Amino acid sequence: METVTEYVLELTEEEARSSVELTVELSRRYVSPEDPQLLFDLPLLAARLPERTRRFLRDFALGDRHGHCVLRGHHIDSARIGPTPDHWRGRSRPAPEFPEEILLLLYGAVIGEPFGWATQQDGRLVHDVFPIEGHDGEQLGTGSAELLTWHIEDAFHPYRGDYLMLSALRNPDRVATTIGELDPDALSPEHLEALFEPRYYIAPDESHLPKNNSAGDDTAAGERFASIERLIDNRERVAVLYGSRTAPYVRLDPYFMEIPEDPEAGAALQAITEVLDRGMSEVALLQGDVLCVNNHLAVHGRLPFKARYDGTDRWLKRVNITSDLRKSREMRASADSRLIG
Ligand SMILES: O=C(O)CCC(=O)C(=O)O
Ligand SMILES: [Fe+2]
Repeated sequence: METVTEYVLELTEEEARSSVELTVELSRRYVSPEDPQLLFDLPLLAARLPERTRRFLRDFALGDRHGHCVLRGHHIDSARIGPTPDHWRGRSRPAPEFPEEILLLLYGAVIGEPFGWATQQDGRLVHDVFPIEGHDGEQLGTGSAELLTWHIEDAFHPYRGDYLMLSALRNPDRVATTIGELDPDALSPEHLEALFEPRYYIAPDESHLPKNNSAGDDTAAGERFASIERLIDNRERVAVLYGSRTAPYVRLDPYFMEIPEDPEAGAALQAITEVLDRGMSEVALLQGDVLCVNNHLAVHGRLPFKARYDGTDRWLKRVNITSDLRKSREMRASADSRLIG
């Protein structure tokens, strides 16, 4: 693994203070991250964020020059947010870390529209990423002991996010997120050609399965998971690369992909996997860091670590962002619903 130069914005004391004042104020005015009024108001409220952070995020999002960026130096009040929970299920809301959830939604609104999955963490819009006992060996954000292999977030899904944001509420052992960006020049023209063709199958990851959500077997839940099941049954083949031939976008989650029987496509998949493997770097988020990943340009994962399960574990918040909510309308219950599935 190598360390790369990051695209980082360090908040000034004044910017950090005004951001937390804003989000604490808003946390008293709204009910939860899913509050429809909050979601409607987001872009209006985001105008009160420091201008430098908004400019930095828009430059990152529109420029397509960086696969990821970090906004560093947010104030996190460890006493206010309390210990790292042992599960996301069954917590009373709004949670004490509602201001930190609002910050991610505001940042999301600067570059697009935050959205969630009906099939993930019971349809919550802002996800928790902390180790859960029993998930240790799983390929999940809530796993720990195993390497979370690098992936494009929700690569299997046609309506996956354009960006993913992770904010670190705490990370005492400096457990690293892994990030990789493709150097297309490292691939042969034949491999590039094959990867641009719809010759690959990507299965949904475990986080979308009923067993990792509540109420996995009532009727409403059955309907929620039906759209995911249809994707599994249809087994539509997709391209791994798309967009520009010289600076391609990536759609890849090798852990959930089969090696195609077609040897040419299989060799190309192996080649791109090796190229990305070689170029992975580590980003250990510090408390108060917000990492933004361009989900077309960069793959990400997480190194293995030993969970503590004592309230002091690594705790991140995560939100998915789309540039175009409308394209997923067929899979959302109403025009203003933020949940796909
Ligand atoms: O824990 C991390 O650093 C990243 C986990 C991850 O892949 C995710 O939350 O999507
Ligand atoms: Fe991920």
